Amino acid sequence: MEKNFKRTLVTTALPYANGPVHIGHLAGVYVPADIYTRYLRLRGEDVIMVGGSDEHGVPITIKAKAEGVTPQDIVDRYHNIIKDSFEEFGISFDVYSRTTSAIHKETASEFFRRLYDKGEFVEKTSMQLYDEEANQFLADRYVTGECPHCHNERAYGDQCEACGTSLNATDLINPKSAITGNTPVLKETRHWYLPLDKWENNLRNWILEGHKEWKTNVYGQCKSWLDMGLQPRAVSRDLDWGVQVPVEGADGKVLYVWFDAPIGYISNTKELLPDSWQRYWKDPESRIINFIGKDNIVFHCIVFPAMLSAYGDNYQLPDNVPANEFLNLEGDKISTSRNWAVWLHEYLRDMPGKQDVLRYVLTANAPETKDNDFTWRDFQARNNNELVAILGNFVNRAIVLTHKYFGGRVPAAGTRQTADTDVLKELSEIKVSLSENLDTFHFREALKDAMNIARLGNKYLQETEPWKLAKTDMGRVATILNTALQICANIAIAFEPFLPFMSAKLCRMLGLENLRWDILGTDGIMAADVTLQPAELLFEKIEDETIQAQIDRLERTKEENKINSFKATPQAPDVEFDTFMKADLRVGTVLECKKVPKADKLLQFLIDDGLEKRTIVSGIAKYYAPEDLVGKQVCFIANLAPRKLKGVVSQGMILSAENADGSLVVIGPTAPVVPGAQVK
Ligand code: B3M
Ligand code: ZN
Repeated sequence: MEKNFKRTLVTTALPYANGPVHIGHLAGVYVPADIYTRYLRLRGEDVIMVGGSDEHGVPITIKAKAEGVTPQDIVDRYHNIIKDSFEEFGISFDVYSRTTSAIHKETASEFFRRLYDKGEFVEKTSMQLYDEEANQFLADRYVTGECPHCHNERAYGDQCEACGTSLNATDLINPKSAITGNTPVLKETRHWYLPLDKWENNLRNWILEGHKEWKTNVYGQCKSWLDMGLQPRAVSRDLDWGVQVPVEGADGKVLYVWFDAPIGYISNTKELLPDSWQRYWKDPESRIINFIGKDNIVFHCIVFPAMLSAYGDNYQLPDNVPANEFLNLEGDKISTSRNWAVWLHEYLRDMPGKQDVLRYVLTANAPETKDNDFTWRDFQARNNNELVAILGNFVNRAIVLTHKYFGGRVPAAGTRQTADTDVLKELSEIKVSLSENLDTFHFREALKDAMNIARLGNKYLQETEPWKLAKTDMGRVATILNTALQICANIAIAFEPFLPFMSAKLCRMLGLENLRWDILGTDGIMAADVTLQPAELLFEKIEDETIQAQIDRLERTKEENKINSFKATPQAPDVEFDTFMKADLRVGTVLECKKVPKADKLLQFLIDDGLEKRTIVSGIAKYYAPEDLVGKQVCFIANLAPRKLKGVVSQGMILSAENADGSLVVIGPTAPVVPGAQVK
């Protein structure tokens, strides 16, 4: 750790309370923050972890409108779901609050007012999009339209999700109101802007010179923002949901959600420590660490630091912002609107008691340096091959053997031999690497280190084979099992930040209390003669059916999405009735149907058309087994000029409808009709 500090404030991005939280949130922000905080607590550091729900912003009001409820109803619902999920997953917040709390509104309002009074804002009048039917300005997500950069037609007024560019609503080509669908007009309005350009030099020095140790993805993003040059940013919006702008004549205006949200970190700290919160924010010997996802980097490294600098009063800037990249799910970007996610509350329902398994898999696959993928097969493999086969297996063997040979009492160690001292030496080396990785936010590597303790234990038992010595040398067995139990106790400590539920269970079995980092890596944790509890399994195998059920659920979502995203093609130009009547449409009965050789798309039909038997070739072989169509009635165009397809002359065309996924469904009558019946 590069600077001497007395205390640490860990903040976690405030999730929007417009939906539940999913594995991407957990992997990107909350599990890493929790690992870090728990680690510092074990080291006896003065540390607090604060968080809360982000309850303002346009998406919440849009959702409320869509459901016909108030924004408050929406945030009440999701705040509680989110808070419960975090609790269930053992995310050990010291406070988890919300930005609709009185203390937050007061704090954010005061913050704005001070900047306003100090003359830190620029006031500007500009033309903004306005919906005349809804009588409302269209901030941010209230407008959609074509992205001027990548021409995605569903870009939002604040951002294009296809190319990631942040936008102004007035940049959109062909904008439409998300409320009425109308084309908005331009109308004049007044807003307050934070002149980021004024802080550019300070920020440049602070980050590019002062924080070269930041993660490369974070440093790189900051550098490219700074190199592009900073512009003033509007910090207010014309909306009726949010913190009122505390200035006379600002009716109908609220603070921009990204202005008030980071102030939430301050309000949360105040709520937790009404008397001493300032120590965590203003003492240069305190450190602030912001855990966030990559889409929030600019707000935490540029905008909020500029706000804090403008406020003055000794507010400290973050010491580190270990932002993660994104976690994908089964190869696709996680998406709330497409329901492409593993929701935490659903996981808890489907996999009760398996919080640590998910924490483990998300850390092992954490998107620390690049986007990463979560797959259910990997989840199963890591559980079965690592947690069960390595970690659970070792602990179980050590405890079961102690029960078998010593009635469950920890045997005192005799003189240690090389095998034992070697293992203890490796243990202390692992501790060094583990601590270093945790200090530098390399949690994937840190987890590997912790897992190496269990690997070490297995190898040790495999090599010393105490079960073979039980008849001849119980003294040696005692030493080996003492060592093995010390390794178990090391596991309880080393894994506490990662797998707190497993660690607690293991502590109960070992009779351990008050875990401390300073005793990690030693053989003095388990006292002789302590009685162990019976061995319980720490992890259980996850069967294929359980995993298949999750994969099937995602497959269904994919199908539903295809149907939901289907957009019918525009209608073709009108045709005259007489023209239409020229097409002779009929129903026929399929007498025979077979594949056309060397043509994987084509089926050859023999159709009873009421007059004779005719051959028709149709490109539906991918969607039907030929025998399933025999005896069915189909509609066809009878007077289409004959055409040769792969050597077969087709006398007409069978009608099919094309589904969202491109598959074809043959059209026929809903009740039997005589072959040759005309379709009119
Ligand atoms: N609510 C955005 C997000 O969830 C935002 C974070 C605020 S952190 C101060 O990605
Ligand atoms: Zn775009």
